[in-house]
Amino acid sequence: MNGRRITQGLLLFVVAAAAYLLLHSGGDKETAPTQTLAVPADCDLGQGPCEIGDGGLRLRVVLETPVPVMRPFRLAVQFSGPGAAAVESVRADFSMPGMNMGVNRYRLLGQGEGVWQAEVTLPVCISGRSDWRLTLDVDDGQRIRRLLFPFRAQVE
Ligand SMILES: [Cu+2]
Repeated sequence: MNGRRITQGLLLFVVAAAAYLLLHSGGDKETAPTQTLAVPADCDLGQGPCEIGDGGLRLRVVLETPVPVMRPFRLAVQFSGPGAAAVESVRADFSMPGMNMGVNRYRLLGQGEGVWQAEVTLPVCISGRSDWRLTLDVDDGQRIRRLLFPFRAQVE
């Protein structure tokens, strides 16, 4: 009777320990909360650079204009402000609303001085559309700032 109670207590402890480990391990980076930042309506990467800031971190996003298709071009992000040095990773995902354009994901590389960049090649759209959307995820280890930029690429 007593031995059984001890076994039950031990089992309870093991379950609790496993639950604790499950909650507190597994990489904090995976669970960094995503916060979508508002991008000004007049921001159009197809026309020129966009500048956005949320106090701690400012960024300036630049694409080649007009944005080419079927040819590599540079995506550059310049960070400034107190949070610039804390940026750990920057990812870009190009998509077309409501249409599968394949996987167009890029990991930007830090160039120093707060500059991150990637070489991007967009596929041509078989429907003749040019309305792309860039989703930019900026991870500083504490949270992921997500920014959505609708823009037009060059037609043809
Ligand atoms: Cu398309």
